[in-house]
Amino acid sequence: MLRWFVALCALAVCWAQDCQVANVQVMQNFDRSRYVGTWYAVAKKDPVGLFLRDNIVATFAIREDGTMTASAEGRVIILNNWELCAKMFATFEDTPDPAKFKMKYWGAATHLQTGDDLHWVIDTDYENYAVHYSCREIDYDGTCLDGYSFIFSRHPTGLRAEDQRIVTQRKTELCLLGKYRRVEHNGYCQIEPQA
Ligand code: RTL
Repeated sequence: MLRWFVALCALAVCWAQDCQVANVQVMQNFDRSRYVGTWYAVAKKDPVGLFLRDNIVATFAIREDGTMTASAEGRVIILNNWELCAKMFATFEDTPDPAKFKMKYWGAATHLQTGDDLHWVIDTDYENYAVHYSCREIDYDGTCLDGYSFIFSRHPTGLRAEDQRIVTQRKTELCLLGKYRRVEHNGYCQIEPQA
C-alpha cells in the first residue's frame, strides 16, 4: 500500500516537472477582474532576441466587453545601444482555459517590436505576487525552446518574504529555476522621455 503511494507520488512529481509545455499547470479559476491594476516585474527569464531590460511595470485592465488589455513600460535597448523607455500595449484573446490567453502586443512608437505571444498566468494571489509564462517555440520533444517568464509583485519594493517560497516552487515546476534575473527599478522610465 505504502509502496503504491510512494510510486504514485513520484509519478505526480515527474508529471509536474517533466518540462513539457503541454503539462504546465496554470492558475485554477483565474479571475481577471482581480488581476487588474499595476504589477511590478521583480524578475524575468528572457526569450531569444530583443526584450524589455528593466524598470518593467505592467498595468492590466478589462474593457466593457470583458476582454483583458494591458500596457507595459520598460527600458529597452534597440539598434546597438540606443536606450529608451518603451511604452507597449496588448490585447488578450481568451481561450477555453481562463488562465491562458493569446496576447497581441505593439509599441507606442513604430520602431518597437510587435508580436503574438501566449500569455499564461501560472499562479497569483492577486494581492502580492504573480507568475507569468509564455512559450514562443516548442522543441521537438515538447519542452520549451524559446520562451519568457515574469515574476510580478504588487509592491514596487519586491516580493514579500512569504511569497518567495511559492514563487521558487513555481519556477521549479516551470523548469526555469536559476534562469531568472532580477529586474531593477531605478526610476528610469519615470524621468526619461517615452518612445
Ligand atoms: C507583458 C504583459 C503586459 C503587456 C505586455 C507585455 C510584454 C511586452 C513585451 C515587450 C517587448 C518589447 C520589445 C521592444 C523593443 O523593440 C508580458 C509584460 C505588452 C514582450 C522587445
